[in-house]
Amino acid sequence: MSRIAVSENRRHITRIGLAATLLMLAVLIGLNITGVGCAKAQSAAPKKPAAAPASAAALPPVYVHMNGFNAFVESVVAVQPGQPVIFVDEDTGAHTIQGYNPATGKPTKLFGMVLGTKGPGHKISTFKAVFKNPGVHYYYCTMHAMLEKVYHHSVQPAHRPMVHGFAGAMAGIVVVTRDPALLAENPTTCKEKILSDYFGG
Ligand SMILES: [Cu+2]
Repeated sequence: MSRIAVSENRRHITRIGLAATLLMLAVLIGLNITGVGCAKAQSAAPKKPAAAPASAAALPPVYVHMNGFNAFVESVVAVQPGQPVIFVDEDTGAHTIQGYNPATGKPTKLFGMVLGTKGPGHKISTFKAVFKNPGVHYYYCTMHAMLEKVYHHSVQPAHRPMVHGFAGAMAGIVVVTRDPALLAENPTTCKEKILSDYFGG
């Protein structure tokens, strides 16, 4: 190979090296710019606030009414965990809301007691109960109903003798659930605090 050819070869190699170096620089600069661009784009994007968890306590309460016939008007209601159940006594007499286990007959939690309402225009007596977890809660009024043994240890609420009113027992069930189908089955009166047919209306 002649000296001229060698020299040409070296120039050619040098050009290739230079081009490669420039290409690498361009790539690096490009990457860098792209990275900054991304960072700017991310920081410029509007930040969405984290969705607040739906608070069941903020849901409208489910009302259960007591009237002059010693009965819970809405004897079966469904609520979401945390959603309040408000027992409204539009009767002149007091009532208790005593939980019980239908399989054993043993009392569970005493949900509360509501005093009577003296008459039209007087303050309505209420009691609020909140159930944290899904489940089924059975209750009855100890003054106007009783638990009768039906089989083995199981019980069912029964009408207490000498108590006026309907023949049925003053008892009810609260189903705590997130099932929309069950929640949709509540009687429409569960949405109203005061029923106009009774005291306080
Ligand atoms: Cu009662």
